[in-house]
Amino acid sequence: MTSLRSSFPPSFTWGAAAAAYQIEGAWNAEGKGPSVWDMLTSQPGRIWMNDSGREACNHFHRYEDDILMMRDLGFKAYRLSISWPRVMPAGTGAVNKKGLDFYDRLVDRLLEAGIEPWVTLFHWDYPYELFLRGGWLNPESPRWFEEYARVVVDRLSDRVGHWMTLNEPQCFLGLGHLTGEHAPGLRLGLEEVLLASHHALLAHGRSVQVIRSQAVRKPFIGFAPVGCISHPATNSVADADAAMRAMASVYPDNLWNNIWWGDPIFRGCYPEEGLRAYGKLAPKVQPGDMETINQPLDFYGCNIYSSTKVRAGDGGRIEVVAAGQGEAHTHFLWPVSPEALYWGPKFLAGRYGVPVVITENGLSLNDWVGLDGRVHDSARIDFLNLYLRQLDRAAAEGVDVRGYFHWSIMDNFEWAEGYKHRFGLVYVDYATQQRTPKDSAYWFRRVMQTNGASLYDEPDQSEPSFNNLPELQTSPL
Ligand code: IFM
Repeated sequence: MTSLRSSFPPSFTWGAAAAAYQIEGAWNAEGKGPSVWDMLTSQPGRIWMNDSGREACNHFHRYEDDILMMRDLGFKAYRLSISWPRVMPAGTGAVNKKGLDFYDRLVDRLLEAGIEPWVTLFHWDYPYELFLRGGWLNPESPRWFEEYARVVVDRLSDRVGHWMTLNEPQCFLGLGHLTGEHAPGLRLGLEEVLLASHHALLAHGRSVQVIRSQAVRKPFIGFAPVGCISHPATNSVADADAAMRAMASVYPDNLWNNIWWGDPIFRGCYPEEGLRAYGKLAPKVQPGDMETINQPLDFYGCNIYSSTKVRAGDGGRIEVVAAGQGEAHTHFLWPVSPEALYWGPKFLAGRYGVPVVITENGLSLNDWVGLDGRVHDSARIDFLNLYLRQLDRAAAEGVDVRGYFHWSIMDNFEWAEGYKHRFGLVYVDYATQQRTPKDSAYWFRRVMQTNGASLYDEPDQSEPSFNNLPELQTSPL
């Protein structure tokens, strides 16, 4: 049935991802301290349907079964995040032994199941106590993060070899501190947010130093920003160039860009485009800051969901091409744009000269369990097939792509959107906590088993069986 081979290297990592606050629940169990997400979700009107992650998928208590399910679904890698306030309830100082023990057991069970843990240190659940001390605005915040990283690395690095520092700083700083939809729900001026961002970059650098110098297993380290991806409207060289320039742009009123984050980390300086765009609002870089931020990394983690179509206008000006009527979009209303997984990795690997790993990609749908007890998410299968073929195209052209993590392993708490969206390969019934692997989970298992070759399986052309349907009655109106 499989006629072609993929271009993914034999060592390619296939996996799925999730984050602590989105799946663990147990928000105050066994000594965990509150996070800014516990704070925000307790304020009526902030989250869709006033949902919260207090219970979520109750993965904290169900992790063993969840791991067995992942194993049976063929996973060999799983990207998880550590909850900082579960490990250090006040963010610094005292360590919550029971919290750290949880991650210890989680890692052990994963390894026993043959699943490699890829650990993210920070996926947005910032300790509330540190928020009260100024949070990312406090110049001490990089040091707090370093202290936390040290605790985690000390405990887990004899078994964990894959690390990511920050997940999507564009979101926890942009949505959390500038526009306020996400925790901690602040609406600060851009100057302050850029200062907080600078501290987050320093925190990243310090945590890389800790991992590099202290890890027992040889570490493979990256960070996981959200890729702001563009693709060309046509095959013309001018449009391709416009797409590349769009991905290297910084816009003056927000943080949605690649290079304000990537350049200091990989090149040791803020980009000229960014300094021009932000002007005097840009942070004052102190001596030694860039040396701290610019730690060697092993990969660039790309969280990529969609892409903006652009073309070269008059004089080469970048023009955004508006979506046509009825163009495909996800339940989140994000455009379905498979080219994202070709152009994004091509740009990012090219600019920074490091291997890339797709650390998140997927789509939200409004899935439900059908009459036959299964979840028939054919749109997710088609979406993934289209996107992964584009990633394969990038690999075929020599882009150094090392892995792909689907977002998400299971449906979960989608931040300000509550439980409105379902991103999982596994359906979660939040009332009963029953898990039901969706059709896409079985389809993805075969993709993983064949290292992507099954993406090129002949499509199933068999006619749906409508044989038993009664004849249509055509009566005059
Ligand atoms: O659910 C989020 C995740 O936490 C971060 N990246 C995007 C996902 C979908 O919105």
